[in-house]
Amino acid sequence: MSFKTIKITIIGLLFCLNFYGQSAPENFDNPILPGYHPDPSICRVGDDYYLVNSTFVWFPGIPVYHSKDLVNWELIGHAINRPEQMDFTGLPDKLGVFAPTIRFHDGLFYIINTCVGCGMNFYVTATNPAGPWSDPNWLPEAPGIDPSLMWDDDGKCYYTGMTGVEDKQWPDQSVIFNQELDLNQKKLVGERHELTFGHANNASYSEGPHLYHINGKYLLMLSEGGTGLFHALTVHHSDSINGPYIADYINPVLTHRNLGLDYPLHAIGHGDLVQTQHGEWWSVMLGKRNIDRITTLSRETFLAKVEFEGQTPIFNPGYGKVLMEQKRPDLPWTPVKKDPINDQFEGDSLALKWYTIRTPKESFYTLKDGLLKLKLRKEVMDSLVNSSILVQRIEHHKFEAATKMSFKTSKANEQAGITIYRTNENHFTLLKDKTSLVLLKTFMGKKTEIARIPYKSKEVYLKVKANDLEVQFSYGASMESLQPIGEKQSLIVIADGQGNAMFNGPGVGVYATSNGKKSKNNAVFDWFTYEEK
Ligand code: 6LW
Repeated sequence: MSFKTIKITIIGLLFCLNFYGQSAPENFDNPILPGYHPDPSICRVGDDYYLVNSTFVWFPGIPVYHSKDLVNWELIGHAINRPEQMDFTGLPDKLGVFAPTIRFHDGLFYIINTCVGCGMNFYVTATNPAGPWSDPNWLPEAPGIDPSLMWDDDGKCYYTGMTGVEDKQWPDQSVIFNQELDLNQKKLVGERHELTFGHANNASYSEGPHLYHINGKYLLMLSEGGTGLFHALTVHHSDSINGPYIADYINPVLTHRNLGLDYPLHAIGHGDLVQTQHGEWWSVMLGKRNIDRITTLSRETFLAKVEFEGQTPIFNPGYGKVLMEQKRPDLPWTPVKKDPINDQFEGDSLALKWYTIRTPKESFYTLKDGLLKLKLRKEVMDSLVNSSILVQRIEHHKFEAATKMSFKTSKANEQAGITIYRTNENHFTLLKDKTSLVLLKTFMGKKTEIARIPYKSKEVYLKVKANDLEVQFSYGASMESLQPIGEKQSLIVIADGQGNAMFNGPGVGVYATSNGKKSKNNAVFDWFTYEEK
């Protein structure tokens, strides 16, 4: 073998070691999906894992992630990505698509979900989890929210969900039920069985149920306490799929509600179990990181080890809580293609990480020659209709986002710029108008002009720098000459529980509007950067 061949072989081996072997870490860090990733559901097909989250009125809706190791996830598509599938127009930010469940059966992927305020329970199917997904199969006879699917050994498909209780025996009482789903008739059939009100004799908001058939027993896992401080996972067992279900003595099998208000991670709940191809059990669930009891990144997706002791799932044995770092699953370390820090808007479609708010009824942007051209339309982000806004998730407490914009107008009603958006009533915008740059804070619907600086050039660089609970906006004629506009602002504006900021999460991006008047103008964005700091 020549020296050259030996050299090439060694280099090749070193590369493979580095990419596939040597750099594989011992541990992983939580959250596995940071930022706005509530209500996770997971399934495995062979050696591949798929995970979905709720997205409420963000469009496209219901992201589908793929992983080979439960730690590195790649966004591969969305279940709701055609306007004709679902209309979020007129809905507040806390409604729209709630908790989804993803399952695979007989060569077909299913996502079952509830569009609250927009048709309620439905399911979509796909042969390729990246899509295209079918149009919704609506289930008008299905009550409540949080549907899940399970196929029993006899091939029957069961729909499990939660719904309210007529004559409540205690506040916020709800019931978990199941019923057969006839996939040929595309409707629920047969008897509806009430499975449990929850383990506690005053269990509130029993929801997010999933049924599993493990070692011949039926395991029902659900959340109790509501998706906040009192959130908890409980398990219930039965020999028959329709019950009776007996609550496990260990309940709640997972909660952070007993760790106190100052614990930096709470609201742990809404979980889904998955068994790896090597037999390990893991669970995904939602949680809320907080800084000084303030959550700005909304509900994120976490991963925890599960070990069964008999029929009881023990979460992170010896700890009984979600860990921010732990030994990673025994799966091949498979890093995924990361989004570039700088989105140069190349190509003829936006990266999957970009969302608008509510269903678009017309196209309002174009991508050409590496430029994003955003149409100025009458609609404003303060309304409950789709406006010319494009955002990506804020996934870090410390991040910087920036853009280069070209925009000029002679009309006082025309504006364009950068935004941090939580809801139509809670957002920041740094906008260029006819004569100036203006920093606006809208908090619980009250709009305040924080600062206004005369600015005439067509081109402007706009930047957001977030540091835990504070954010500083800046602008300039170049990235090297940026200067602050206004004082540092509090990110309480995008935090959970502030006004109508409930189930959804925050995004950062671009926005343009002609504030109720017709316009033929556009704002052009050369690039957009988002970087964890
Ligand atoms: C979801 C329910 C919940 O449907 O919050 O955390 C609701 N749990 O299960 C909206 O995310």
